[in-house]
Amino acid sequence: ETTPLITSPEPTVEGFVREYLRELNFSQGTILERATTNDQYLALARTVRHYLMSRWMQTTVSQYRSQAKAVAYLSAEYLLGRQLDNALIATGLEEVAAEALASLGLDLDELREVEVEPGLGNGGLGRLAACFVDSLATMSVPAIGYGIRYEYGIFRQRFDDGRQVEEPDNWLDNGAPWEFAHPEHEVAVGFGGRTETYTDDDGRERTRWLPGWQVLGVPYNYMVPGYRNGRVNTLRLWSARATHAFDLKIFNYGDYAEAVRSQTFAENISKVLYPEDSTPQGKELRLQQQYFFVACSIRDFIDQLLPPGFDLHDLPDRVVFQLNDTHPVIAVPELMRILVDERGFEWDDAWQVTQRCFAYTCHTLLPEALEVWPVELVGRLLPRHLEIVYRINDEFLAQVRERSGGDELLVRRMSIIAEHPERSVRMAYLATVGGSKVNGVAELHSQLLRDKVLADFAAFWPEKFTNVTNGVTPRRFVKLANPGLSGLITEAIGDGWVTDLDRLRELEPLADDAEFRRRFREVKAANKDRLVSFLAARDGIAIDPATMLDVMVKRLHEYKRQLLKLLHVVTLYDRITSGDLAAADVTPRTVVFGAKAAPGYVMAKEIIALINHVGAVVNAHPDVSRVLRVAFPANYNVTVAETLVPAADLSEQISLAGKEASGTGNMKFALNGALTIGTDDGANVEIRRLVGDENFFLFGLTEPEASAVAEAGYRPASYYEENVSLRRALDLIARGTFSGGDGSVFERVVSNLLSEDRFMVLADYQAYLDAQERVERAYADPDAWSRSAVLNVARSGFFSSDRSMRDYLDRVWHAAPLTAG
Ligand code: DL6
Repeated sequence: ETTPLITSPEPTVEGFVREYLRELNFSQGTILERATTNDQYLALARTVRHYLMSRWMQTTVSQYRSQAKAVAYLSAEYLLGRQLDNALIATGLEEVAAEALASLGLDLDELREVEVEPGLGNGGLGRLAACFVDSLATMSVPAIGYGIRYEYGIFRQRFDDGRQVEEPDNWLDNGAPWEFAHPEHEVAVGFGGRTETYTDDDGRERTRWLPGWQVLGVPYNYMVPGYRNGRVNTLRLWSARATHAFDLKIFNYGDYAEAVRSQTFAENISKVLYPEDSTPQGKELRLQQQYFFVACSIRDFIDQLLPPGFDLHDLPDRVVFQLNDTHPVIAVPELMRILVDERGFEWDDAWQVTQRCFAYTCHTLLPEALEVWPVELVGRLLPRHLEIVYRINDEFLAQVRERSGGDELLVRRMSIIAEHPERSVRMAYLATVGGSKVNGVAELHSQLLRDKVLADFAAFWPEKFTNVTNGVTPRRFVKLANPGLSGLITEAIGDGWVTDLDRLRELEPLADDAEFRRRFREVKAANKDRLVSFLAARDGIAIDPATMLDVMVKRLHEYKRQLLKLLHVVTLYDRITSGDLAAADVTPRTVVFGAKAAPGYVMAKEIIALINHVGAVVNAHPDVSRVLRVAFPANYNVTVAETLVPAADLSEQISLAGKEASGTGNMKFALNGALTIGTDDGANVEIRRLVGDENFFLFGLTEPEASAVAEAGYRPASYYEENVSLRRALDLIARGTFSGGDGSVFERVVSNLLSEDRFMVLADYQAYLDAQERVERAYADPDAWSRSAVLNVARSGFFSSDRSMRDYLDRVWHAAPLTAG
């Protein structure tokens, strides 16, 4: 029996005003006349929270009561974006809130801007996790997201002379109205120490771990509102605390510094998000973070979400732990340790339970991005886990030997323990062996996982491998980000599309309706105007809304090939300044870049500087800037994406085929009516198939072609020698045209392209230029362009993260949404 739940306040203007003033007075301790903008925002956030609270409590209670199988999503990253707007659309309170605030002389739009987005992720992987928890809530799936409450999220980027400078993201400084700390549910996590064997009361030989030190994990709960379905799921993020805030003994003996040091040491674990994407950072602290959050989460699930006395043999009927990439994979030996060491399970029983409880999503194809942890480090931090990994590996390799007739090369290749260059644990292999399913994130990616990256495992367990193509939430990325388009769609087909995105198909006939296309263009134009004001206010960047908006936003990585886009810009600059091309013959365009580089990724940072330097010269040139401008707003994040994506005409998805696992930006742009110029890579393949060849600008090597070129011995300089415009473009950079005449400034970039060019920028250059000419021709006919754009929207419903969730439910989790109650 639980206490009766409070009901939500009245969703009327008067009701909202009452709640709001109460918050301002009782929580902020101020009155309207004296409240700062931050007070006003915090009171607003808390007011909206009131409307979610009883739904949240009800969801929690009904989930516990039903004991239905739940999804526990384990992710080291959640790139959430702002919470207020999302909560308002989920509750349908936007208008009520706006009116209520207006009646108090306040402006909702102004208060929205106060919120600092929680940047607890690097890029696509973290944003995907945020979309997934949104969809799970909207679809009434019993689910909980687990992660880390980083005190500092992804760094804030600024440019100094065009170069990236990283600043701390102190997102918690002005108050965190969306979180609920529960120190009473703290969990202790051990590290280090040693293991020992002993004989238990039944005379069984057992092992136990005696950790050398401990950290406490304090849970912070966040509401994850479903879209207007009365459900609010939970995201539980862990914050590290020292076990004894001040070790009193040391303190009393006067060693204040030592007392503080041990506290800092423990609390460092959740201090900062590793600003890495696509490459693992072999840092001890990172492994500590990983173990810290999965140990807290598994313990929490068992202790808080299962009824007392639950028989853990039945755990797979109650939960599936989805491993979002390799970051949480240490959860596999952790569950084994709990079952065997703490709960007295026989090894084989524990292994059966564990394998059935986990599933693993791989998000990369770059071999260097697959995490490996030195055995020495794992043994030092987690000695018992290392023993368990060894035993898992021994038993697995015995199977491999048996089934392969003793193929020792195969055994070496498949071993969870790598011997070279350093003895280490291959986390992707551990996840594959330790879980029931492995999935890639787009069809091509899953195929390449099966054929290349994990080929031996796919041959061993073909049924383990599956695909779930990524998706994005239509709530945030259409409804919230693009109110103009949302209104137009709803007017045409009703509002069911928000939770059933396949319904966008009903727009298809309207692509042939001239009036609809006109209104569609009007929406795009209004979105561009909105972007113009946004960039002017935020960055002091002026852009011309009458130009084609050509957008490339994503993390800066060589494989994504921002350099290819830049070479196109440099070539246009060259052609106009040399007189080869009359400015009048160029389609006016604004090229927008947005990208953060990992702080330690030198080449990526050089590329950022080069983009900014090229941009400065292009924008300052009297003839060129009439038809071509480059904008690179610093600190690209979810909030920027929400304004930029709806305004874009052209979406740049130009990675080397076979390198981008999926991409999700590509989906957001297509759904908002931008046309894609892209390679046959990641989810582009599926986007093109769905929207149709004629509505997509395909170019470049295919994956098999790129592999063949690499195998035959790729020589980038040959493209330089044979292609005049490419040579001229590279020479301009090499001669210092964009660096005040000093050719040495970007020498590294140029020489890398000419000598190595691992991602074949030069090989795809001409094809890209040709495709851009096709873009220009198509853009010259606005009516035909908008027809294609409407078809992109109508045919992209597949890329809803709700569909991804359905696929996971069917193919991986074998769980179901809760019915009402
Ligand atoms: O699956 C989400 C996202 C994909 O859309 C991107 O294509 C992929 O690059 C990204 N992967 C990572 C890799 N991190 N690691 N390892 O961020 O995942």
